Amino acid sequence: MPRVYLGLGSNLGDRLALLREALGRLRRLEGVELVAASRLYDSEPWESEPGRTADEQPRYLNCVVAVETARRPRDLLAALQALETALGRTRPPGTPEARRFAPRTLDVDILFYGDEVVSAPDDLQIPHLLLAERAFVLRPLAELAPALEHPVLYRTVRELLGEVEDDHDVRPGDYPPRWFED
Ligand code: PH2
Ligand code: MG
Ligand code: MG
Repeated sequence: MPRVYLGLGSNLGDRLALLREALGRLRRLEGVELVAASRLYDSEPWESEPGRTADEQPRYLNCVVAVETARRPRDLLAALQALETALGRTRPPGTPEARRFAPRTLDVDILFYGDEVVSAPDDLQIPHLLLAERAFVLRPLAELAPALEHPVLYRTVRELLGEVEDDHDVRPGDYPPRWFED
């Protein structure tokens, strides 16, 4: 079964409770086995143009989880979107750009799906198009899979983290390492 890495983020509501609930629900998803979860990182909102709306929205709590799944990417994506909605995610009207950076109770992104490359215009993109630019993704990912090689960039996660130019503040939160277990 392919190993899949998911990036989770929350910046609205009780972020810790939402991420814990998300992990609980991921575990119970049909055809999905939770393999590992990173620590939680408290991170400054990442913007495509630095500083653009950084002060307008709250900080995120982010983590990365590894799962194994028999579900194909599109089917998995649909299940993850249903999970986002179940945990209170609303999708505001507006431009794609405004929507992409709107605050959210829960965001679950597929970062890697094995070494598969999926490219559907304006839709599903695997690996996630921005992962190599985001410290809030690379830092937790490097905990779980430093030697994982990006199937398009041919760089390992460790290398990507060493090279990333992202000076947004990303700090390990003060939570127990096994924050996701009761
Ligand atoms: N997600 C975004 C946009 N910006 N910034 C941080 N720190 N963490 C996120 O998860 C995040 C973001 C869009 O999904
Ligand atoms: Mg996202
Ligand atoms: Mg998303």
